[in-house]
Amino acid sequence: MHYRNRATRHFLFVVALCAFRTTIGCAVEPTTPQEPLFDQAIALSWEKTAALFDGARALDHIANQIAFGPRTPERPHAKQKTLDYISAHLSNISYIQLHHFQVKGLSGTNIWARISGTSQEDAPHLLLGAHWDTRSHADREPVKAYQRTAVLGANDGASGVAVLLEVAEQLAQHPAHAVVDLLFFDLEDMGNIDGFHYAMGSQAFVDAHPDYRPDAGVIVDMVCDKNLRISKESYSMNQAPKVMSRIWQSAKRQRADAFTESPGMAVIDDHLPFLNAGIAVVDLIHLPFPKTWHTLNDRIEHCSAKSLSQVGRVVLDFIYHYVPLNQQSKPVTTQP
Ligand code: 1BN
Ligand code: ZN
Repeated sequence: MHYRNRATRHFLFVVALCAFRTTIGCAVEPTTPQEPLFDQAIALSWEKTAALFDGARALDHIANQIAFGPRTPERPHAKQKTLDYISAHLSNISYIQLHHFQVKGLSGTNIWARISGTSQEDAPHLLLGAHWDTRSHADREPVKAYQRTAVLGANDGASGVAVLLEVAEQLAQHPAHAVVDLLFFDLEDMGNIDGFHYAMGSQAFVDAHPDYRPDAGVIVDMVCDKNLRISKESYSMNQAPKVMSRIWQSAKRQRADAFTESPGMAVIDDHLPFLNAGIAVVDLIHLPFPKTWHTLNDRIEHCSAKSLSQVGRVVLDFIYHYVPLNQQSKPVTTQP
């Protein structure tokens, strides 16, 4: 049945969602004054959202990726195993597509998976991204002899993928209103190596899909460090402030204290091609960079399930609360 009236459709959606929520609980959200009622009407309670994300399982995803070795252009076997690993964890729960591209003589592959939302019509459309490649040169190593050795990338590469795979699992089991695209980018970390740039895979994706217009998006990069600190990355703050504000609201709700109020530097990461195309995508990244960054010490012993869990909970909370940005302050209520 088709309902022309948007409010009617919204009302039916809220009713349906509440019916769905009886299977996983329908507790009342703790309120903060700036939060619109509309938000609260469709969201899972923060505790239910917090309980969904399994940080230990995300840490296992890191262990499994680094077991393939560095995921660099010189190691096609490790890259293929990683592509197979990511695809295998998504193929049962989503529609999945590979995007092959060439850039400056290098071959790359992005993975694009889509998880449907609970409603067919008028659903917002969100993007979650992470890079799955790792850096060919550990050029921040203090010892020069090691600076051309490849980075294992437990944090810089595997951690973002790990968060996305665990978020995908939870979205498949507990669908959100929004349609969520998961994008796993290749060739992010080649900047300043042999004349290559950062974020080449995401740039290739944006170039190849000019009609792709999600409402908003989030990139996660370097999110497993035991002393995780996510400051407000500068391009994200300047070009997608409303999405940043939503993310930090979610961080408050989730008591995720790795998210700080400090301004962070500007980072050329996978959000930038989208921002340049006018799509509001933000970068959640450890800033200032941890000591292990681009060194041979980027290993799993510096990662923690708790840090992964903070980021996963915030991303899920953001998705479950998401209403289009231009409707944020619309006072829609289900009260009589
Ligand atoms: C993030 C993780 N980046 C590389 N590894 C992007 C970056 C670009 C970092 C420029 C610093 C400078
Ligand atoms: Zn890097």
